[in-house]
Amino acid sequence: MQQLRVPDIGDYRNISVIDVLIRAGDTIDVEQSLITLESDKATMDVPSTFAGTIREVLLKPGDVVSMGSVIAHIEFADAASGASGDANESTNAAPAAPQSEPGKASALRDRAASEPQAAAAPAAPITPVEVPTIAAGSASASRVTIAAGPSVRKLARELGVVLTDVKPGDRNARVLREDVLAHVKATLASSASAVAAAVASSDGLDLLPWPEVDFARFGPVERNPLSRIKRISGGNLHRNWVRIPHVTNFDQADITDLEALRVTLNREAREGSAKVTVLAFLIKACVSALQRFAQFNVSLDGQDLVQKHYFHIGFAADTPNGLVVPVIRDADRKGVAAIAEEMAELAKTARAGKLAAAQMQGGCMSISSLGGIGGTHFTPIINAPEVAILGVGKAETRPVWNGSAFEPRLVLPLSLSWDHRAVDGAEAGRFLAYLAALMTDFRRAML
Ligand code: CAO
Repeated sequence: MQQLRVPDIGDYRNISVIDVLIRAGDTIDVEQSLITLESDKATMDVPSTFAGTIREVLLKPGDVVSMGSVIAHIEFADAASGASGDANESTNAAPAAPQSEPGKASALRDRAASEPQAAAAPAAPITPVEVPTIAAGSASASRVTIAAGPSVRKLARELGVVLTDVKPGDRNARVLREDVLAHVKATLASSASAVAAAVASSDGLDLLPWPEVDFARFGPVERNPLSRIKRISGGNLHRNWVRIPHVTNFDQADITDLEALRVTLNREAREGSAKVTVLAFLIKACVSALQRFAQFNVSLDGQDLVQKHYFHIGFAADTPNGLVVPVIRDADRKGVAAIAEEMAELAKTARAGKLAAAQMQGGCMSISSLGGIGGTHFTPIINAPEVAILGVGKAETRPVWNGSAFEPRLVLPLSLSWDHRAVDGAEAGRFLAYLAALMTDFRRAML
């Protein structure tokens, strides 16, 4: 067993070990780098002048060495190698190491020689240093040569960058500071997009992947892209469904008298005016309910509740391209006939695909009516950042007990989905009961 020592390194004393490239048990060749040293101006490798097996490594990064410091204990590969020179006395071992074979590298690759150039030149000195890398898919270490100046190596170490991973942009294949930074940027961007892709694919909920089915196996199919509106509304609906803690309350309103009034109004309406609809009354009822239960006329903004003092009501409109939600602004200042008129106009514009973005913004709450289509109760998805949405079913004549007998009444199914972060259940119950009572007798709005 022999000692490998730091050879003559010129004027350097107490120089830092920044990398130890060998481990106990490693079989090393002549010329293989043992350690990397770094002065304030240069980085240098100390190569071995012997082949053999490393038995013990005596240095670690951060240690400080000078000529003669012991790097490791080595067992020579063959007797001849050992016999050719006493490691204690020659090459790595000897302070003044005679080269046993002409043409072989000096005991220390002459990095120090590059130092004066480095000091003189504004560009960082180029110090090709062998660094260990683990080849992808292989457990064995290989060594490749990377040219980089000490400040670049320092930066790479501080940022945790493996220099062999960095693509040199320089024509001389030097790794420069900007190459390291570009590598960090690219790595961050790719990991950010990997996270985004993972979140998109798992919805951030750690769900099973979406089933991939070859539908053609089961029968004839054709594939069409989602419409633009469906793509947009789909993303919004999905976000709102997963991020808002929805609760839905169900109630019903006896609208027999209101319907009679509506029929009368439409009979009396002048030629060409828009039909007064149940939905127009519902918009007015929502305004009154929002005025009475102001905790519904809010939006969540971080830890704040934004209380609104305006009353804009959205209504879902079914269009050939998908669902849109135009907004009736300042519905508190408009009468039922004017609201019906505006709704008809907005629905027409929506179906023509000509709604401007501004016409779908600023809603306080929305109404989704399937009353013209059918069905009773359903669970509408809140249109964020609103905190409530009213679902309207089809009014039907039902036998209702009046205390002494059943009588036929027109009953309107109502569903209210609300954001439980902003609203409590008791408030939601009161809101919906009040809204239903208004639809039964609109005079209550004056109370
Ligand atoms: N109960 C019983 N009948 C009702 C009703 C109700 N709740 N609401 C409407 N009706 C009747 C109307 O009185 C009308 O009958 P008449 O032609 O005899 O007068 C008929 O149904 C059609 O009404 P409408 O749907 O044209 O008008 P509207 O004002 O009720 O609705 C609009 C307008 C734009 C909301 C509607 O056309 C629409 O697009 N609805 C679909 C909304 C939707 O897609 N919701 C689901 C969203 S979640 O995917």
